[in-house]
Amino acid sequence: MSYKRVIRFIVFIALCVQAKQMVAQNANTRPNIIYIMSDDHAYQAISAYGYGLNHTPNIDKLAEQGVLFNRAFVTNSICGPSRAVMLTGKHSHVNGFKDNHSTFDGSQQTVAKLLHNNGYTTAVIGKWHLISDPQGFDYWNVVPGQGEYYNPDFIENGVKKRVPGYITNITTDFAINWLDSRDKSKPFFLMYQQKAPHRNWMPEEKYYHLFDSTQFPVPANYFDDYQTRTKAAHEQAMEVARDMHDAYDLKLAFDLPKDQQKGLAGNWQGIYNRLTPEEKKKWEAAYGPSIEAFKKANLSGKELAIWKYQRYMRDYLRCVQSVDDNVGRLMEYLKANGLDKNTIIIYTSDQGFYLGEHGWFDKRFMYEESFRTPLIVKWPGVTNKKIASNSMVQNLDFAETILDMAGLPIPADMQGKSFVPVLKGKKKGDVHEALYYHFYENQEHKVAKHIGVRTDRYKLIYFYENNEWEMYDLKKDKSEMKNVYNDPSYSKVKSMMQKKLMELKKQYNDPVPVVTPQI
Ligand code: SGN
Ligand code: CA
Repeated sequence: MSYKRVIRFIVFIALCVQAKQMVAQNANTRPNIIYIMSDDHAYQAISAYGYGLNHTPNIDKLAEQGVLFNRAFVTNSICGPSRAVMLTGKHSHVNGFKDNHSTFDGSQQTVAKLLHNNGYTTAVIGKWHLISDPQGFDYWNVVPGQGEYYNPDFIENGVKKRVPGYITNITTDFAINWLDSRDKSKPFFLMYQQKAPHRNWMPEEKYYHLFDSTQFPVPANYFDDYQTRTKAAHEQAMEVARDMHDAYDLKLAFDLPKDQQKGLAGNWQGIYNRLTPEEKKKWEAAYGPSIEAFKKANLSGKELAIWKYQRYMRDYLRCVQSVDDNVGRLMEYLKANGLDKNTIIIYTSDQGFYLGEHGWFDKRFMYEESFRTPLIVKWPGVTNKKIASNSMVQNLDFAETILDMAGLPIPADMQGKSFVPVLKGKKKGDVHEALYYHFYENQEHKVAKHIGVRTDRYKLIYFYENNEWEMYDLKKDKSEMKNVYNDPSYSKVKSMMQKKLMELKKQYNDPVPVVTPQI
C-alpha cells in the first residue's frame, strides 16, 4: 500500500470511530420513547385517577414520577381515526382516516417516519387497526383488525401467524424481544399498543375470579332517560341493559347450536373456537356457576340492568388488570437493562369509554367519558415527581410533543401543539384554549355525526345530520345531563361558543357539510 493510501485508510478509520462514537453518544443523550396505547381504556379504570373502581399499581407508578393529565382529549373518539391523528398530528379530514372503514394512506408524513429518518430505531407492536401495512418502522408485529384475546393472529413484518397464549402477555413478549434485539447504537421509539380492554372483554385465566364478590357502584346516571338531550342521545345503540349480547358480551353461553351462529352470536362462536379444548374447560368451569345463578335468579327490569352492569364491569376490569401487569413487566425489563433513566413513557388510550355512565358502553360521543382519554407522561430527569395537570391537551398534540422531546423540528403542516412546556413545568395554563371535535362514523352503535367545541367551562355540540344542538355548562353539570342550548340565560354563552366553533372549523380547514342559518 502506498504512503498516501495508508494515510487515507487511517483517516477513514478515525472518521468511522468518531461517527460510531457520535451515534453511541446520541443513543445515550437522545431519549428513548415508549408510547403505550391501550384500546378503550377508560380513565375511570386507572386508580391514579381516583375513581376507586380497581387498582392499577404499575400504571399508577408512572403517575408517581410523571404528569397525570386530567384534561386530555381526542379529536374523533374512535379507534383507527384516533391512531391516525396521533401518527400524523393532523385532524381526520386532513389525514384522510375519518372512520374505522377508512384505509390509512401510509405514504404520508408520520411521527414514526420522522423519528426513523432522524436516527431512531422504530417499532410498532400490538393493535394497529389502520388497514394498510405500517410504514416508518424497522419492525412491526401487529394484529389484523381488532385482534383476538385468545391464541391471536399476529402479522410480523408482513407474515401472518397464529400465536398461542393471551394477547396482552404476547404483545409484551414481542415488545421485550424487540427491545432485546434492536439496534442498540440508536435511540428507540416503540409503539406498544394493547388490544385490551376492547370489547368483548375476555379475561386472562388468572383473573377469572377477580371481582367475583365485588359490587361496583352503579353510576348515578345509569338509568338516564336523555331528557333535555337531542335525538342523538335517544337513538344510540350502546346501552348496557339493551344492546349487550348475551353470549358475546355477557358470556352467558359457551358453544352455540349451529343455527344460532349469526351476527354477534356468530362472532362469539368464532372467538370462542380459538380456545383450545383445555382452555374451554377452564372457561366453562369459571363462568358456569355464575350462568346457573343468573338463570335461577330470573331477573327483570332494573335488577337485570344492574346485573348486566356488574357483569360488564367485572370482565372489563379483569382485562385491565392484565394490561397493568404487563406495564409492570415492561418497566421491569427497562430497569434490569439500564434503560429506565433515559426512556420516556407515555401511557394513553385511543379514546375514553363509558363504564355505565348514561347507561352506556362504547365511546363516539363528545360527552366527557369518551371525549377524554387517560394520559400519563413520565420523563426521567424532567418529570420527577407526581404532578396532576389540568391543562387542556389533545391527541392531535402527540406527534409534535414526541418530536419536541426528541429535539427534532416540528413540520409546519402539523395541526397540534407540543405540550413539552407543561411537562417541564413551564406552562400551567391550557395548551389549547378551545378544543375542536368531529365524529363521522354513524354506523354500529348508531351515534349521529357531530362537530363540537369545548372550552374550560362550556361544551357545544352540533349534530349536523339532525341539525340539532346541545350545550353544557361543565362547571354546574359535570355529567352533562342538562342541555342548556335553549336556555335564554345562556344566550350570550351560546353565541360565544358558536363563534368559537366556526373559528376552529376555519382554522383547521374542516369542510363540514352542513352549517345552519343559526350561526
Ligand atoms: C367493533 C365493536 C364495537 C366497537 C367498534 C369500534 N363491535 O366493531 O362495539 O365500537 O369495534 O371499536 S364487535 O362486535 O366487533 O365487538 S374500536 O376501538 O375499534 O374503534
Ligand atoms: Ca378503541
